[in-house]
Amino acid sequence: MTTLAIVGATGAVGTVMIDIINARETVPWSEIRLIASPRSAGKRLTVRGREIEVVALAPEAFDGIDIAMFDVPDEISAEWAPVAVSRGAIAVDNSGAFRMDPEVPLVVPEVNAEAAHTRPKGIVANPNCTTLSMMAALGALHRAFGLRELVVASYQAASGAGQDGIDRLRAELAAVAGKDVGNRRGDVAEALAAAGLSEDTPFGAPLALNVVPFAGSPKADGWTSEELKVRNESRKILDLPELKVSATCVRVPVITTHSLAVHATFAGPVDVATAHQVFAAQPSIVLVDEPEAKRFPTPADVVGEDPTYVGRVRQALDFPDTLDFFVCGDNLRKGAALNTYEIAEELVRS
Ligand code: 11C
Repeated sequence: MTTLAIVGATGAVGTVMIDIINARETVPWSEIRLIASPRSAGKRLTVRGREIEVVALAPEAFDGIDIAMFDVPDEISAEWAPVAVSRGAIAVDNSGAFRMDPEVPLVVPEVNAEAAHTRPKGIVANPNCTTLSMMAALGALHRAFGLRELVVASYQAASGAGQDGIDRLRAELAAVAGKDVGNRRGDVAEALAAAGLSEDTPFGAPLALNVVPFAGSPKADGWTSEELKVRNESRKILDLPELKVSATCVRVPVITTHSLAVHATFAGPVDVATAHQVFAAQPSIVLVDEPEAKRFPTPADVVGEDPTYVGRVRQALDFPDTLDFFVCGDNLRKGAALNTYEIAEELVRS
């Protein structure tokens, strides 16, 4: 039997990790230890019917732990994942601290599980939720057809920006709900100001009744950190270092579940029927593609679900080797907690 630690156990993703463990029929763990900041230490959480006290992050918290799942800010992971490794654990890290380190595998189990077993630093990284939300679909298509180019636009939920993002969107929705908000420039901002909401928002612009073409932090030449993560992480996971990728990341007024419109070009012609077969054969994908019956994936139908939902599959009219499709994935589940936990399961299976 193996021991598991959850670092960041009281956070939004840590909470989903515990939900996932509680929902599993069986787990391979002889002990589950909950670790968080000293502020949260002493809290008691129920895991598989047992109350467990949260312990403070400290070197000795990792003693006797085989696998430590981290969901904490980049700088905390950068400092503490190596400490966990020095105490004998494998760290599975959901921050951006190690993802592009050539000595750290970046793993989506249904795409590149084998990569998890070569980890010179004792660390395995979990991708960004935006990349992850399309990776099951792209991995399956790449295996079948050979991916050559990728152009995506994301529709990212507020919870990608953490609890602050959720709180802000809820407050904005409350500020406009039932109000006769005008339809002219500045009217939404005025409604938010009238409700006492400050202009200092995690999104850089009103999100209620709006979309915001910016997610993450600004990077060189007008790109954002999220757009660069989509490009760099897709290349690494698919083992296609030269893959041509262009992404535009957009925040939308959805609480949880990221969506992406994907324009993927392959080594040769690809038809919709064959793509449907590929998606249907992938257990972590649910295909919902009957647009004439108004059946397609939407975040409201996918939130809380483990699989990636795929629909609106079309052969691009002017690009014979290209498919266009729409994916939705719960950014807190497959996008974060679930994939991290699946990596831990993969490690324990080996
Ligand atoms: C967002 N995808 O929606 C981000 C959140 O690199 O793990 C996750 C950031 C990361 O804002």
